[in-house]
Amino acid sequence: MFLGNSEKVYMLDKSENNAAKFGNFPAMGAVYDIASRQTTTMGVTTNVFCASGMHLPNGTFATFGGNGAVGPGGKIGDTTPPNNPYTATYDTTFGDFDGTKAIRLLNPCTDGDDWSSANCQWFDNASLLSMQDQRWYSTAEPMGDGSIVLIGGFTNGGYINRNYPNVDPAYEGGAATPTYEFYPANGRQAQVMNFMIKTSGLNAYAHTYLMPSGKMLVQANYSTMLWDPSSNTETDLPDMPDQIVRVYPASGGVAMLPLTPDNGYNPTVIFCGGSNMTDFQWGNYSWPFEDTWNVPASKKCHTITPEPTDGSTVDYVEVDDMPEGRTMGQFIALPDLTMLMVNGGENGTAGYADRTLNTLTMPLGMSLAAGPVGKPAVYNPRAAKGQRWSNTGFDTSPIPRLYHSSAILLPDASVLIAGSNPNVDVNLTTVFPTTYKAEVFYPSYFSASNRPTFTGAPKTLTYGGAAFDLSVPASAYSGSANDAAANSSVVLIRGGWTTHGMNMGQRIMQLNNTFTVKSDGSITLHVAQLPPNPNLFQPGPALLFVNVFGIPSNGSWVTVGSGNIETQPTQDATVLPASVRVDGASGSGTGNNSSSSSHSGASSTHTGVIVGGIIAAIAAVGILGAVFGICMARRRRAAARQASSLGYPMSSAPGGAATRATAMSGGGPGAGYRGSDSSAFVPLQGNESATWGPGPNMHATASTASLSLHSPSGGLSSPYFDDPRGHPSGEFDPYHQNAPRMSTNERRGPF
Ligand SMILES: [Cu+2]
Repeated sequence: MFLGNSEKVYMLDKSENNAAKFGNFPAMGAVYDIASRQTTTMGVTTNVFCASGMHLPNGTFATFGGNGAVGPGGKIGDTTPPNNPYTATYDTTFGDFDGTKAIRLLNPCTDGDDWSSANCQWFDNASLLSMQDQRWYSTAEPMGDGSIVLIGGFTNGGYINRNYPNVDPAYEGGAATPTYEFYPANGRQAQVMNFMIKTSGLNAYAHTYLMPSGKMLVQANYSTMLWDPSSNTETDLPDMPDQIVRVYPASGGVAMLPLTPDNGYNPTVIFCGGSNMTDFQWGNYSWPFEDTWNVPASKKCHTITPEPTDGSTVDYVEVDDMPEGRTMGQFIALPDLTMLMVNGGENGTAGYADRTLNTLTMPLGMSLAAGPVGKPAVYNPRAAKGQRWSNTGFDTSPIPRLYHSSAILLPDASVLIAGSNPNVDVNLTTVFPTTYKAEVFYPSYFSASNRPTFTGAPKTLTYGGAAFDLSVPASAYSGSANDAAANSSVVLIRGGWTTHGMNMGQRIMQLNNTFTVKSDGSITLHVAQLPPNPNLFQPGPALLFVNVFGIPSNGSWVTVGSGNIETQPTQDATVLPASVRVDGASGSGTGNNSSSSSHSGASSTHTGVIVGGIIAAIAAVGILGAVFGICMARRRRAAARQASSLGYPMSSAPGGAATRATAMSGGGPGAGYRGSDSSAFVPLQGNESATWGPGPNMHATASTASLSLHSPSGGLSSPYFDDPRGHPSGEFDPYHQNAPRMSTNERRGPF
């Protein structure tokens, strides 16, 4: 999943027996309209299962690699190349092509665009655009110039990326891809990354974070390094304490903590949960050598600051334990500068299998995890040690979010949660089934009766340069204007690309600001551009929020950087004017400015609540969830009944406590949360085969605050153009106006 613009979330799923169709085949892609809560299927040609993805500087999103062609039951597709019966190029039942080398591009459109145009659809044509190597479970990380590095992966899948015994740690007889490559390649060939060999087996979906120097923190297995992409040199950093594994399938929650003026914009990365099974227990491509569902996941957290500015030695620091152990927990950066942890299970690992070394009949279907953790928690990096985690007041979702779950921040600062299918194909009857249901989590700041607003958001931000002003009206807060101004902050967030409980490319940065208070209570925030180093926050789209007293506004869509893949222009760091106070000025907002949670530590009382199921039906998406013993038909009927009354617009998501209390009384399996049925609906009911067009789901009158990708004058429309070479180039730009364009819906013969 990813947030394509201020209106749309895009979702991708594997090729499986989804009921929702695109054309004649099970849907693999969908777009979710945030305001209307409707999903519509989209065409994707290649199997995108377990791909990686990333934004580009102009707001285009790219996904990389995936599974080979498969058919029903996860079996390889029925069309195999001449000399290799072990892989497939196409399957005639599911209609999916081999995705292992795919590069798919999407130009996110808004309601004002022509959705019948190919420019609003996935470009997915391996004869014009593909990677050099096969990558399933690869990592994508943006560079400071906006290009993307793709690291590692499987060629053909498996539980972990090795045979046992591990006699060929580099290539595993052809099953592992120990290389990295760039997109666009610009002539650069794929190269072996030695770290992939060192971490062989547990090196898929490696954790990567570009550092201020342009080097990259890379973490896999229990090893860590700083990698210099310009020279392919590696500098060892300390091993993960206790040899806890945080990459797939241990799947710890990992994120860069907020970059702030207070920490000098020096990145610290946090690793939480995961598993410290032994080398033997991890097993091989086929299955674990342990009954993983009995093995508690780690509850420990460690941070590392890879490039300390004070000359200190780099090492992991153990910080507060999570409230419970988690595998597949996921960090979402929130605009109030806290880190939300959602999803996952208390025992086991990611992945699915039909057996383990010792157990031939799996007790939980194919799931290798158990004990879904339905209760979110929040990590506040600014709180005192020992008081950083809090889950007080959070309700518990009834929907297990295990393997193949995901979450992403929405523009209104709520969090969309979706996915979970630890099964080889659609399975609606097993313990942890495929479920096409999403939820929105409303963090505790939604309990504030007054959320701030602001005007003046720029469309683009630069690295250094002149300050810009944002206007906060007096109605945005109550109480002293001087206090409100002094407690305001401006935050930039990119949610990244989410899959498998991770958010590749997720970053959060607080911009420096000063302020001028006016006598009418309005406040002008003087805001600095980003620091003049694109490695801190790579170019591309992001959301800009204003916090007042810790309560965030809605986010405004902005583009950071030039919009082009190039060495980003930088200017001197912004110099801000001095703040100006006016005694006696005050806000005119009603009610309180604070959430019922102070986010200050253990004593806080979060009242955020999982509210509502959302999407229900599109199979695309990795959405899913499992609900014990609930009849799907009943769910759908209930959903249909509710469909007409749902739909709070983005700008007025449920806020006040009264609303919350009402919502929470909706029943469902257990007190304290809103029954999913009460707000679930089936958006695709009746139009599952809808293709794009100005149909009833589209809202031609909706406003668009998004980046104009089509502006001929904006310089953002065609940065990646290169002459198509008639063979995979890795540089072809399908959105260039002169590029020969092939519909993604076109089904062509095996490539
Ligand atoms: Cu997967």
